[in-house]
Amino acid sequence: MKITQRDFGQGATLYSLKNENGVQLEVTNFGARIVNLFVPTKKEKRNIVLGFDSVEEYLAQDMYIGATIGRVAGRIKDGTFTLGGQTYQTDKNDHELHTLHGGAPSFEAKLWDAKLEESEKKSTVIFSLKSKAGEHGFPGELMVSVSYTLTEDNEWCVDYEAHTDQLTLFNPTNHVYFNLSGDVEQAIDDHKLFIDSDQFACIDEAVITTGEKRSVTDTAFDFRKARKLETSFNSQDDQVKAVGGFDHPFFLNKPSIEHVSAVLTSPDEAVQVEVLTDCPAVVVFTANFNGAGPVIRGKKLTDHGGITFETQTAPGSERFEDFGTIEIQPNVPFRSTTIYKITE
Ligand code: G6D
Repeated sequence: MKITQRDFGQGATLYSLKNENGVQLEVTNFGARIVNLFVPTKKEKRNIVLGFDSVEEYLAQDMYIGATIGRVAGRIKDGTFTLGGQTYQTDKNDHELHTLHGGAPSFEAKLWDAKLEESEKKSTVIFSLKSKAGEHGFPGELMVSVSYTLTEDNEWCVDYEAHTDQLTLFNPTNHVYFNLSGDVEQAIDDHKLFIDSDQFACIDEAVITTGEKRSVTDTAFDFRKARKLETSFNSQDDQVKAVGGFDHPFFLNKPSIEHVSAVLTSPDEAVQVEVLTDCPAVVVFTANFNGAGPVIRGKKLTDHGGITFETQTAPGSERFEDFGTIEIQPNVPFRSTTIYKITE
């Protein structure tokens, strides 16, 4: 599978991988992002993710679209945590109160190094980055790599590896937004969603996890049987109303790259995306931009114009033990894999 490349602006490159089935993945070293994911359907070649056509556009109106997020996805309350008996303060880039997505600008705004691996049945772009000790207040020097592989089984595989020289926190994710209709002006209300999750984490008005792990039973968060998102968006559920959709961690029942933990289906049922991950949780964010969405390729992104599956450890783990841990040690490499598999 050949990898082609072209200039993407501001010193960045766009890499294009296409398999025998016509599925085409395009990624850039600017923020180690996915830019396009083209899927052939009976009617057309459909782009099922949100993305822009140049770095300049991302710089002008980014919402972390398709980006690798780090060092720590989600919010760190008050930008403070204690590690190894020492208290740290990270940059408070979220309304100057909390740390969001590792501080700003962070992994999403960097030009990552890139290495290409081509083979017959799959090809990979390996992005790597050194995060200096103390970046945005996080201890330890961190060497990070994220590999994007496209396979002949229509899988986009995301593999993380990181090494630190000092006890620190690390909780990466990818901030891809899916809209399987291919139209950013079409809300995802008629998309069907399945998530194999019995519990989700509640958030407060600042989108900070409260520590409450709530059962999905009899709530707008129960996707254990696939159903349309519309029913949840229209519900009176206090947690949905708090953010005008979803911006919540779901705790996965069976985290494994052998197990389908989530499935998103397009309204015309022409495209499905399965999510398989070894991460314990997935943050689902439904682009609740309250009318302030970006203009993408000349079209205004509607509210609920995309949905993320940000696989990770649930935000708040530095405060709540039962959320898992994001501490990483020297000489103990961090590894994590998420697979987005396209099926029809
Ligand atoms: C908002 O709260 C949400 C985040 O979860 C999301 O990542 C961001 O917008 C793009 O801050």
